[in-house]
Amino acid sequence: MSGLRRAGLVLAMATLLPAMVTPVAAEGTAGFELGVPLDQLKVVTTQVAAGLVRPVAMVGANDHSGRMLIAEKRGTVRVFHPETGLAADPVLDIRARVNSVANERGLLGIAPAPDFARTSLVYVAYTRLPDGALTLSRVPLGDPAKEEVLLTQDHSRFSNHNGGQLAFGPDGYLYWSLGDGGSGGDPEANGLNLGTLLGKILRLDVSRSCGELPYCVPPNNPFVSVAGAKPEIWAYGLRNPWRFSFDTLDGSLWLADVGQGSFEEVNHAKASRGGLNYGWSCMEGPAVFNAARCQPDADYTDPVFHYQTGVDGCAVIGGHVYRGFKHARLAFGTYVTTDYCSATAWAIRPNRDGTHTNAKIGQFPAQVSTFGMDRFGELYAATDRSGQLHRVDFERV
Ligand SMILES: [Ca+2]
Repeated sequence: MSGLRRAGLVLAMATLLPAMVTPVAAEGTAGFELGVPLDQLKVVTTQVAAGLVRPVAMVGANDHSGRMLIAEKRGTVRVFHPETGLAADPVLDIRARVNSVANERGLLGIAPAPDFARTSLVYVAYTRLPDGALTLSRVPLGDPAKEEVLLTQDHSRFSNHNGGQLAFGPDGYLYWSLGDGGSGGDPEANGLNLGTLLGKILRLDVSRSCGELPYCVPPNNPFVSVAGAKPEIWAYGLRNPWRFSFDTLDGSLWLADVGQGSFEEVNHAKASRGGLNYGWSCMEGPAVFNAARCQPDADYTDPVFHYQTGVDGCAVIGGHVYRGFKHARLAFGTYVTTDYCSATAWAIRPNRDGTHTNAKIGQFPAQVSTFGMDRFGELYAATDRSGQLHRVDFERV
């Protein structure tokens, strides 16, 4: 699994750091900690490319090319390389299959297959033509005729809240986020309904097929033996989980869920912790949203960070835990996130007692739509309508 290999590389590199940096023994979710106190940390960005067309998702190719794959909402994938820049021509074009008319519809997620270096296969999540159904497929770069659709979910009633993040976890399974079906206030009560894939994160074994399914349900998925529940579900109670990521060192899941009108939230689950209920639409952030939806015996997982919608921003854009080498002394183990409207840069770090510390560490460019991490753990940010790509660095203040 590439994530584990990468984590091993980071560990090996971290042990080469000067003696003044003292790794702390692994404990809890915090892994081991480097990095200055958050009030001394500042994020800085440098524009490295322009000309993207509404970029929405970004990931390092897991081969030895050093390329980043950048998905554009219209249904194209572009390549950026730090030495040669942004290639003009797409390496994948599935515009003929993608419904991208509404603001939140389009190609939404991309994840290179574990054997990408040999196969050029990527997994993509998009809203299909004509009905907007949420679609997961795999396709080799450059050969859209070989696309194989794995799973679809009807989402025809409303065009918003499609989720769309794809990422392989430390267990080698593919995780996919789906929004709650759209409109506002979750009118169909999908978030807490285990009988639908809407408002969920799924976990799939895409390395093989099972009977008529072109994938398998991992046997230890949390709801496989619950009557009426979709066995693909890994986590539930979500509204529009636009971006999530796995910490490449400790395997934990960082999940940002876009709020209704009061709170934007970031959640953090320990590695392999399935079945968590993130609360929507009983809860929005730390507060009750719709008491009629609340279940007396439910165990809601609270966010580790929240801020006020309409005050501090409008839509959280989930980021990554920094595990790179370049800024390890400053930022190792720090989760970095932002908001589409305010562009505030927030840093969050888990403490060993299970609490989390957060701080504002500067500003990102306007309208960041997604972050991406290259093979070495270095971060990039892409901006929506201005179509820019920025490298993310850190400074000490
Ligand atoms: Ca929640």
